[in-house]
Amino acid sequence: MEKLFTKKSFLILVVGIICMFLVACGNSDSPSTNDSEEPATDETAGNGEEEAASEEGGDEKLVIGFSQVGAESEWRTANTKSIQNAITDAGHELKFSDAQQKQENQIKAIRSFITQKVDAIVFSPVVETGFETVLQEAKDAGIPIFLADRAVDVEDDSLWATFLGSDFVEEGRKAGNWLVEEMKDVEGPVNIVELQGTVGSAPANDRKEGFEEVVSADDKFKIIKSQTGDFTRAKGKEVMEAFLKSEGDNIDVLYAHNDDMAIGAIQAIEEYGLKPGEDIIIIGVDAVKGAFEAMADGKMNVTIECNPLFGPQLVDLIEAHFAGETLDKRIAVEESMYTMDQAEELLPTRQY
Ligand code: GZL
Repeated sequence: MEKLFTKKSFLILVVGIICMFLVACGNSDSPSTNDSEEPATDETAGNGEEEAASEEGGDEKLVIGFSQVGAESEWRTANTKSIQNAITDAGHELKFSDAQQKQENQIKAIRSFITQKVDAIVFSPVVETGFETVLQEAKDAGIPIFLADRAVDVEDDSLWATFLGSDFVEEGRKAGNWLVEEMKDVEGPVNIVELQGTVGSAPANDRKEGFEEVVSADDKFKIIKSQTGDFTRAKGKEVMEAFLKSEGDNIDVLYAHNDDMAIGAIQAIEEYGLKPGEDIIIIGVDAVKGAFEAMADGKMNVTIECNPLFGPQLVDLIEAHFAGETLDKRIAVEESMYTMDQAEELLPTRQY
């Protein structure tokens, strides 16, 4: 019996020691929990998409489709480069499409990106309307759309994750306010010709709206001609030639929705025999290098900045989205304006 007791009690002792050891090990984990570890929250335990999103949001390589308007201006070229470089510098894969300012090419490009199952689409719509169907197709495919530079006019704002770009109405107001100040001692009438951007595009619609909102407050300002130059130098020159043919010395001011059209118009004005910047006041938008050169030459009076160099900010927003952050629907790019007397000093500093 004693032997049996000894064996039995020994076994009980061993089992007890093992149990105590296991209990001790189980408790020892709690003090070593790293206090800096983020506690798992309900959000990270959310649906598959959020988990996928938070996984992708780290340093996961994304495949990003970029549907760009075209290559119509100095501004556009700088914007394309800024976004392309930001995507590739961040280690993501870029699929790029230049729509040559044609809406049908952008629709085709977005459908192609959907077929290729990209992770995200960057999109600068050539015009504001006519994209609902293809944006819905992207949404149905679970591919977020990041509007860069230009906005779309759609009922359902869940069709796009965020818009990063300029406040074009404010740019128009800045142009109008500069002219009102410049002409404050002039009795009038002040006859204005307007070179509009691409018909139906957000910058053309909004820059016209903002400018008219300001100058219409004083009836000495008269917009005597207004026509699209499609944001290009060639078209801007062609339309300005027509304005000069019909209105000639009657023109006091040119308001061009971008600097490229203003630069084309300057050529037309000189060929007509007038002095741009003196006989006709020249107002542009974008603040591209060509405008600073024209102002330094005394041929242009002011350019309203529209900053194209927002590629890095855009990629930050895309990565934040995939890290599960909620983005504001509209994020405006900070901008200024520059006049003839500043041009010579600032020209060497201009990046686009
Ligand atoms: C504005 C952009 C416009 C530029 C033009 O953000 O969409 O398009 O002002 C360009 O130069 O063609």
